[in-house]
Amino acid sequence: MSERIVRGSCHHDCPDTCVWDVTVSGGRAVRLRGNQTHPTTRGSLCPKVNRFLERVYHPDRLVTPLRRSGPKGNGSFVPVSWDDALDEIGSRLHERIASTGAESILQFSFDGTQGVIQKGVLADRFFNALGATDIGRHLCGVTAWLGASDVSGVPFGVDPEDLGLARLIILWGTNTYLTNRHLWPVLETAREAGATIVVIDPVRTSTADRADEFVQLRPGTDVALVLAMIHVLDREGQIDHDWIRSNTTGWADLASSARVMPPDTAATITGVPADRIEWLARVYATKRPAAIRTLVGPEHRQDGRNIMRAIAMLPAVTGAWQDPGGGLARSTQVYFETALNYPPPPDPPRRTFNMARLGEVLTNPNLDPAIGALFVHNSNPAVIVPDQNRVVDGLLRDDLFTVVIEQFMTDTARHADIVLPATTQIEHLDLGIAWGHLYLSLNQPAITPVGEALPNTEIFRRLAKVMGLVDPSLQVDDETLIRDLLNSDHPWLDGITFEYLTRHTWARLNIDAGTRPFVDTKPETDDGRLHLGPLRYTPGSESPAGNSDLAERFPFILMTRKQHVKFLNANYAQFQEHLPADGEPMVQIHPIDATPRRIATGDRVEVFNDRGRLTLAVDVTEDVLPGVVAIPFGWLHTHSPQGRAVNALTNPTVPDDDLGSAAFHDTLVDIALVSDQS
Ligand SMILES: Nc1nc2c(c(=O)[nH]1)N[C@H]1C(S)=C(S)[C@@H](COP(=O)(O)OP(=O)(O)OC[C@H]3O[C@@H](n4cnc5c(=O)[nH]c(N)nc54)[C@H](O)[C@@H]3O)O[C@H]1N2
Ligand SMILES: Nc1nc2c(c(=O)[nH]1)N[C@H]1C(S)=C(S)[C@@H](COP(=O)(O)OP(=O)(O)OC[C@H]3O[C@@H](n4cnc5c(=O)[nH]c(N)nc54)[C@H](O)[C@@H]3O)O[C@H]1N2
Ligand code: SF4
Ligand SMILES: [Mo]
Repeated sequence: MSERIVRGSCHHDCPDTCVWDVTVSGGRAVRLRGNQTHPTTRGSLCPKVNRFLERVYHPDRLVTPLRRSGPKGNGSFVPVSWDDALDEIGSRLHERIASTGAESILQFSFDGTQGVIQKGVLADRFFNALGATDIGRHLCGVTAWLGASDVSGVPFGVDPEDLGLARLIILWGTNTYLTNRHLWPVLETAREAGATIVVIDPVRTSTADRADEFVQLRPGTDVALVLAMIHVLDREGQIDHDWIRSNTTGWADLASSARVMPPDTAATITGVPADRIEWLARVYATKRPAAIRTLVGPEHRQDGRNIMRAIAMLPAVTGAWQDPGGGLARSTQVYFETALNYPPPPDPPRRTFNMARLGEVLTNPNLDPAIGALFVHNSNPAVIVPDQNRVVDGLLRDDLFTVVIEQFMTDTARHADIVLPATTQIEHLDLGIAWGHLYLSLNQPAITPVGEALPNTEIFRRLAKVMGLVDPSLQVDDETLIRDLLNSDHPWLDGITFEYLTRHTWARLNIDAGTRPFVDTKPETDDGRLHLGPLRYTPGSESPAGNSDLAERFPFILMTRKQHVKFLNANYAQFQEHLPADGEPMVQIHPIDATPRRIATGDRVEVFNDRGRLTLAVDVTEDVLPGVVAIPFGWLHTHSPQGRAVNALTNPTVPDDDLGSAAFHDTLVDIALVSDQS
């Protein structure tokens, strides 16, 4: 049978946006490989996606619409036709709109796919037209964006590919080797040319193991570390005052803040010895080009914006931005948001709640109007949102009508009234952006949809008809949606047309290698300068330093990072082949804490606080600091006897202005032995 190769790009919420070649034979995808010539993919995908075709053709794929046939959440469903499913959704939504208004419908979506059109262009149009309540998509990257923009306006940064030019690379709260693996070869190139790689993280990660230097700090204390670094630089005359005078505002206030944070004070806060802080400051100022790389690790806490702002101040203080490859390398998504012709936000804006507050929003009868219908696409809120017990309480409400568009029966879909089957990336068209590099990509469908699955876009076109919405913009086809996005006069997109992408699959935004943000172009702040200013370390209100009473009851700080090579958020833990060797989630605890409690590796413990409890196996390890425990993110409800995952414990607190992430890692817990191994 003749084979053909169809090119596409990975949709996962991963900075790497790899380009892949799908081999199709007789209408079936038979092979999936990383594209050899794409500059960052370089011929390999990752352990998460190497078996993606098994996901596509998995016997558990949802292949028809389903209607609930048992009590909420118990997982009983019967197949129904698309017409019946859409009619039922139509009549239930019409009912809601007539009785309590369109704002009683909540759209909940996130980054299940990063393909621009399947992610939401048409879905957003649909919910805008209804006037439904929107969810603020703040659990990933927004806080980092806000913190960096406090310093630099629009938070552009170093092109990650330019990190090859750097001679000092600080991986600040990012687990590159695991979470951003296609950047690793770039860092190795730099290292071969003499670069030093430093990791700053509360946990000894697989990246820390491969770095030249590891600075292990107490969680959430980064601002104290930054202040002490600036203290040392100021004291030793390493500040570039000419650069500061011409390019920044607020140095005097920042210097005053740093003066009261000498290294020995910072050492008591961060747990990093004073001489280590002095070394870090000196190497940062002198080993150039000096780059800091970060993604979202430090943002997931109450002071996250301030931490990200502090980190973004460092290159403004030393003038590291002046060297190609020097400065701050963060998410590149802002480049695509700037260049592409995204539809404008709805006017007037829709009622919006921060997604971290989903549990509270679903269980609050006093909202005006309260939420009576929930529509989920591209997300698994029952697993990924903090304060999971409240989220599940909401999902279990009998008077909540829930629709979920999914590929699999997730912990969220299990609570739905209607489940609609969605296509996977090799079954639909999309435009791929990236947040770890500067290449756009066109994802071509390689096969026809499995079963009766439909692309999100097609589902929303059909829903618009069912809801009687006649605006033609709700019926635009997928190719036109992509053409419209590319139809921008931004110079970064010059020459990048739909036709070009059809032929070449990917294109780099027109940004020269080695471009120096905020040097070759001015910062987009009101005065064209980088903003320094007063800076203070503030412990989270759920941390030992921020609430000693609570810390007496719950003495451990809980971290819930990404940890497994074959997990991608909540996507793969349902497959046995993707589980780590231990086969179950384990809580990591330091020997200093484990020994007096007679806890040993393999024992079962209960990890608990006022929000929830989980029974888990223990891993006694020096990878975490004393006083810190860590449970990997990504496991599902089925992986604990309580039928809950780690977000049953985590802190849903969001900033007062509702902007930014939940304080996931500002979570206090206690641990009690349930049974020892024997
Ligand atoms: N405790 C803790 N919680 C966390 C984090 C953490 O580190 N610790 N990380 C946070 C972060 S950074 C993020 S980004 C979020 C991730 O939160 P989510 O974006 O919700 O998670 P994913 O598991 O990536 O994707 C959700 C679902 O999208 C579905 N999907 C994929 N493609 C399509 C499609 O084309 N159509 C439809 N309809 N569905 C599709 C997948 O089947 C999957 O079930 O979790 C956050 N939560
Ligand atoms: N294998 C795999 N890869 C993934 C994902 C996955 O689930 N699995 N998810 C993808 C997604 S959605 C995202 S957003 C990215 C995230 O990519 P990263 O940001 O690299 O990953 P995280 O695990 O969220 O956090 C990184 C590190 O921050 C540390 N950290 C936590 N608090 C602090 C702090 O206060 N200070 C400092 N300095 N460090 C701190 C954690 O210990 C962790 O090691 O990864 C993507 N890639
Ligand atoms: S998950 Fe990330 S590393 Fe893996 S194939 Fe997709 S983009 Fe590449
Ligand atoms: Mo994320």
